This record gives sequence, structure tokens and C-alpha cells, in this order.
Amino acid sequence: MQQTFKLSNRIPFIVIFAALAWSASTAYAEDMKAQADKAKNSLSLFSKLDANEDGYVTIEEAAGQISPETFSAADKNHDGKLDMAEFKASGLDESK
Ligand SMILES: [Ca+2]
Ligand SMILES: [Ca+2]
Repeated sequence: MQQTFKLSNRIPFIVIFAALAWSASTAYAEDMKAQADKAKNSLSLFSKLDANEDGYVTIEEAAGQISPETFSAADKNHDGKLDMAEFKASGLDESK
């Protein structure tokens, strides 16, 4: 009888543990999804502006989306185009 009592006493613990593990993995999955969405959004803005897909956004490509002042400020090496690093560093990928 004592053995049966011990076993039945353990079941709720197992259920709670399983529920916690499940909710933790669900939260993790949702967090990963949010990060993936964020990465996709920044990539899509850069890709959207980079019309000829050469990996750089020129002032012509950015026209109407990024002001010349913002573009100049973001163009750290002053080569007249923004690469992905400059684009991200300037926070432009988070502006939309
Ligand atoms: Ca381009
Ligand atoms: Ca540049």
C-alpha cells in the first residue's frame, strides 16, 4: 500500500515538470521566431533598397526612403554607398 502511495504522489510532480518544460520550450521557440522575424525585416529593407542587388545601397537607390543627410551620416567610409554594416550601424534597419 505504501508503494502505491509513493507512486501516486510522484505523478503530479512529473506532470508539473512536463508542463514547465513544455512552456519553456514554447517560449524559446517564440523568442527564436521573433528574432528570425526581426532579422528578416532588416534584411528585407536593405534588399528592398538595393534595387540592383550588388550588396550596396546607393544614394539613388535610397532616394525617397533615406534623406541625403541621413545617407551621408550613415556612409562612414564616404564611398557614396551603404553596405550592410553601415546600414545596420546607422540604425536604418530598425527605422521601419
Ligand atoms: Ca545596389
Ligand atoms: Ca559606405
